[in-house]
Amino acid sequence: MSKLIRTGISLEQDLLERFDRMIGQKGYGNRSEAIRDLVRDHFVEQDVASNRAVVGTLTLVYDHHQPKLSEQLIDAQHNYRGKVLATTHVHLDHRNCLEVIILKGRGMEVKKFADRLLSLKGVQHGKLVLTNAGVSPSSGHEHKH
Ligand code: NI
Repeated sequence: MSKLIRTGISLEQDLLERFDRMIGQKGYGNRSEAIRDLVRDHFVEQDVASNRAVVGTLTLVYDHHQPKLSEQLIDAQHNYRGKVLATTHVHLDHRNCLEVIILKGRGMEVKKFADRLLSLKGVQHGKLVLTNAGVSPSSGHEHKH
C-alpha cells in the first residue's frame, strides 16, 4: 500500500451536506474513505473506457430448463478471448441456477462478454462488477491459445 498524503478540498455547503448524508447511509466511518472509493471507482471506469486490463465478476441467475441455455453459457466461456479465471455454479432450486464467473481481459471485451450473456433468453438477472486492483496496465494480452 502506498503512502497516504493528507489534502484539503473545498465544497459548497449543500453539496457537502448531501455527501455526508449519502456516506452516512452507506455506512462510511469518515469522508476520506468515501472519497477514496469514489476516486477509485472513477479510475476503474476510465480503465474500462480506455480498454485497459480489468478483472470482473459476472453474476447470473438463470433457468436451466431454458433449451440450449446451459450450452450457450459454456460455449461463450470457452470462446471468450480474455481469461476465465474461475466459475462457481450453485443449483438454487429445481429450476434456478446461480453462476459467478470471474473474468480478466480488456475493459471492452469483458463488458461485451457480460452483455451477451446477460441478454440470453432464460437469464433472469445478473450484474457485472469490475475492478482494476491488481491488474497491471500491460497484463491484458498475456493469455495464449
Ligand atoms: Ni444448476
